[in-house]
Amino acid sequence: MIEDWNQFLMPYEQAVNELKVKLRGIRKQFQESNQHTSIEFVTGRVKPIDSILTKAKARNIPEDRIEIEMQDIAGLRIMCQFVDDIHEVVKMIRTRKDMNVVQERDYITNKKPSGYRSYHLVIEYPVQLITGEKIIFVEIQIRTLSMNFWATIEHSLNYKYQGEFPSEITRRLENAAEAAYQLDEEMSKIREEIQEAQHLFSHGKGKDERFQKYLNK
Ligand code: 0O2
Ligand code: 0O2
Repeated sequence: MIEDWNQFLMPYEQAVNELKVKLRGIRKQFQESNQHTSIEFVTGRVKPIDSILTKAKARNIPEDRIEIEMQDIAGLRIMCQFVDDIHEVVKMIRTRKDMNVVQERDYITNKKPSGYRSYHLVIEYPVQLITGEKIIFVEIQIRTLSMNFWATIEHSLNYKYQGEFPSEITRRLENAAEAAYQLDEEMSKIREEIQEAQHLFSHGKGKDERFQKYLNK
């Protein structure tokens, strides 16, 4: 039994806070070096206690096994502009010394029946506590802005309908998932041009010769 939930969740809260800083730091480094940043923004949360208990019940996980069997108590979400950026971020995380990837689920190549797309990583992450080091699982979901838009709306509708969507909503969500996929495809195709424009605009208007050329195009 988990007697003190605050105590139990403390390492997860610490991990989420540390990882938000670290992942946002990657974005900052790209920006400072005037490179295209593969990370648009980062959010994070610790799963609320009632959600942990509901999931544990649904999966028949006894309370003393939650720590081992529930790998998304600490969750980070990384949003990217382009699908290619997702793979860059995954590569970067795989090489880090402070994160050990133990599981990868590619719901981009293999989208879920709902239409959900994202790349999921489960990492082992060491948290330094006053009692010593504790290694915990953290789930990192990496997705494009378009995938995030769809998933956010679908998640709130799911909450409203408790997973029992009227058939009209299911059909519309399928259409929306296809539209989100097409949007990513189109954006990837014009990626080169978008990047060129972003690069020029981040380099002092007027001063940059290439910016003038761009305007004269
Ligand atoms: P900025 O300059 O606002 O972008 P915190 O712990 O307070 O730092 P928290 O509570 O996790 O952050 O906030 P949340 O809601 O998870 O959002 C984290 C970051 O993501 C914030 O940026 C939000 O502005 C940004 N964000 C949330 N939704 C969107 C979105 O749809 N588009 C974009 N581009 N950004 C979004 P920062 O780091 O506070 O800085
Ligand atoms: P939260 O905190 O509400 O996001 P599971 O989906 O949990 O049965 P598994 O194998 O444990 O399956 O994990 P999976 O599918 O790799 O990742 C689960 C998380 O992915 C979910 O967390 C969602 O955040 C997200 N996800 C998976 N499928 C969908 C989907 O169809 N729609 C949306 N919107 N999100 C999805 P939770 O458990 O919902 O927690």
